Amino acid sequence: MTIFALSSAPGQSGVAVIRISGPETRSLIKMITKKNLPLPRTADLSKLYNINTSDLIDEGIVLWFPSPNSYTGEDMAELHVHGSRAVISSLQNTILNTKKCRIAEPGEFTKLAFINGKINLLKAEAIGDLIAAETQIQIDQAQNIIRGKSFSKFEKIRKKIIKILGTMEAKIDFPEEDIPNDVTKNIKKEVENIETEIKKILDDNKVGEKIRSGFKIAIVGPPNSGKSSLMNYFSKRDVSIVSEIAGTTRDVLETHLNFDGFPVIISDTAGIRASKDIIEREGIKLAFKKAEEADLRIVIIDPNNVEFFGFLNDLFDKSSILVINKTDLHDFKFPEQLKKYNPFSISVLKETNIDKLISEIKFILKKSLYTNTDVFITRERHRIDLNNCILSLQDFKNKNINEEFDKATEDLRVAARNLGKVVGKVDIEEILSSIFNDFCIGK
Ligand SMILES: Nc1nc2c(ncn2[C@@H]2O[C@H](COP(=O)(O)OP(=O)(O)OP(=O)(O)O)[C@@H](O)[C@H]2O)c(=O)[nH]1
Ligand SMILES: [Mg+2]
Repeated sequence: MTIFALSSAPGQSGVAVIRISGPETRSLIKMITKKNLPLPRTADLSKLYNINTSDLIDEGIVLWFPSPNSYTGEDMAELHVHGSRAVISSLQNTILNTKKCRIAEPGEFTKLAFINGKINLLKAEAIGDLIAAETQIQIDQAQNIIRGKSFSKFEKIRKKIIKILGTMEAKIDFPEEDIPNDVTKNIKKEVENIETEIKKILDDNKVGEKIRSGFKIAIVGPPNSGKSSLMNYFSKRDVSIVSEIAGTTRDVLETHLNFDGFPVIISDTAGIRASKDIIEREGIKLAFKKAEEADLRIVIIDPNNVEFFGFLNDLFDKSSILVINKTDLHDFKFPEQLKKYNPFSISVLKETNIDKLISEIKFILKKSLYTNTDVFITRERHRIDLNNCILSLQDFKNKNINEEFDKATEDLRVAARNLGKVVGKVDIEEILSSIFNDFCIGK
């Protein structure tokens, strides 16, 4: 099947790129250019025609990538044309009218690259992450995975398990004999080492996932303390409504920010108080939920609601920062009873001391997002497969190898299969669609 899609962003642009992949690419390009194929991988300025009317649609660059030297591994072409909506839609219509292809599904080009052995599953996922990257640290992480560091590590461990399986299966030739004690002891030791190695990878403070999806910061506190004002200050725009009426924010408002190179998702929440209003109560419930899920809580109060610190025991832990706002008020008095929480006294209105607060946030971000490991677990899927691998290794360890030989070898096979799932070596179909559906069309 031949597929095509607009691979650049939809809408008006200087240049738009349409990608075509599949066996009909060759004849399709000939039809719309009304000439022979250009030299492979050479930019060729060519006229592109409406195949039904012979009207000129545009003049653009045609790139021809014969199989197997293309992104998908199939015959591929790229058309670089002027990025107007009219040119794009006219060209797409004419490509469809050739009846040689259909529109690609989301992520289908990358899926083909994976199926045709051009890239492994980790790399395919990392390409998706690179496309979605908003900060340098996300680019670095995706590029690390694309370079294959995680793949090599997981493959090395998987091969170790397969090697142990090989040692054990040698017994099949001598079914009457037991595997000698020293050999079984060695095997168990090796399995234990593998288990430790995987556990070390899993003990990563979820850095990979935080970098990929963004570090979550929740702004929480009583009504009217300036949560929304602080949110707007961070976002440099009016994300939330600010008013002197207590209980203005009722829902959770989220914004993605590039915080000095770190990807951050900030949530502004409803002010926490005892309320009879059911909508407000729902909002407060959500506020608590956001606070719980957050990697960092900014608890903000003002001099009028110092008594709120009764709630602090629930909201406050080492990943929380206490902020006392409105220091500009003429009768402001620092609440001494809160000193033990090391609060930041600020005024959002006068922009006083916010730089210190921002420095503290950056410090916390840096501490929690930097890691020495070069193996990144960027998805829950990897974590689940690695945990399942450990469980199978543990099942294996708990067995007497000679007495339960078949079950023990099966444990090792399942362990290897779980590692294989991470890199895409087995059970492909079941994971394929869930992964590539997250992509957008044309990738
Ligand atoms: N004087 C002074 N007023 C401030 C400051 N920050 C915010 N305010 C005012 O305090 C009021 C409440 O601000 P918001 O940002 O809406 O407070 P909130 O915590 O989001 O309130 P709710 O959404 O009702 O929970 C508004 O009138 C703001 O202009 C400050 O630093 N100083
Ligand atoms: Mg608010």
